[in-house]
Amino acid sequence: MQLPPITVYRADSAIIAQRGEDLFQLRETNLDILFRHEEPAVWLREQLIDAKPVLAPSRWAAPIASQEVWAAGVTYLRSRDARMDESKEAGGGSFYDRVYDAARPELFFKATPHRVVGTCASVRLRSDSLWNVPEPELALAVNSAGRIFGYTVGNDMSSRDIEGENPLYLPQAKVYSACCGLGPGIVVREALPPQTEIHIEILRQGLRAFAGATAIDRMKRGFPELVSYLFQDNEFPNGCFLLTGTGIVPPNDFTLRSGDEIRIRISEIGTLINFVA
Ligand code: DO4
Ligand code: MG
Repeated sequence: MQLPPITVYRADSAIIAQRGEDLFQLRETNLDILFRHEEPAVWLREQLIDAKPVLAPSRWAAPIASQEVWAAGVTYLRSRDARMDESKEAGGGSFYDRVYDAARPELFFKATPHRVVGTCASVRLRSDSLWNVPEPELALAVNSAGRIFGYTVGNDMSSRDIEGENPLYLPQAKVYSACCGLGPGIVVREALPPQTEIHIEILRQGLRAFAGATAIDRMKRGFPELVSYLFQDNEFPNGCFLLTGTGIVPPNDFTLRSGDEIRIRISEIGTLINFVA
């Protein structure tokens, strides 16, 4: 029998859990404990026994404490094709083709907590880039034992021109201040249905500038496979987040502009809204 999901949010100095329609403030104030626990879902249910009901705050913070954020790449065909396209002049195309078919996935370091923003907060564009996109991705919440216990919405902001110029520039294309959105909360639940959809809409001055959708069953790799490569010879004492790659890339003539609003919705999980600073 599947237990009903519980969503964990972070407000300024509190952890708030949602069960059904109701919100409760937990006694614990640091999210690390959830990621350190062997059975996060059990810990959460125990915490809810004496948690007090609360009203929603005006803003949710990103649901992260000390976790590193890692990301998988080229897990969808659309991502492989877009990278081959953007790097063809630099001769980088075959890297992406090869990693898509290889046994070892592409995994890269994405962000420390201070580079992550929550919902309704602003992500940034690099000032030395002219071609920037959001990457709407399902993010896995993984405990210190390598168990996937929850899911949230991720935005892997990327500078396509920097990455396309040379694959060795990937860390600069991906890691900078406010380069990652996560939220609104972590949905602690059993595995997601394979038809789970990821939708993105980018609004510019109130009008739709781009929209796209995919489903997680279009991914080339499984989540346990990605996590097992990430945890191979690698310890995460406070657990981590793993973004699972994008299956939606806007056409090549699209770039984000300051003032744009990015809305990423994942069925069963929620909607992450980021503004472009
Ligand atoms: O290979 C570069 C990054 C890939 C990525 O971020 C993705 O596929 O989502
Ligand atoms: Mg990505």
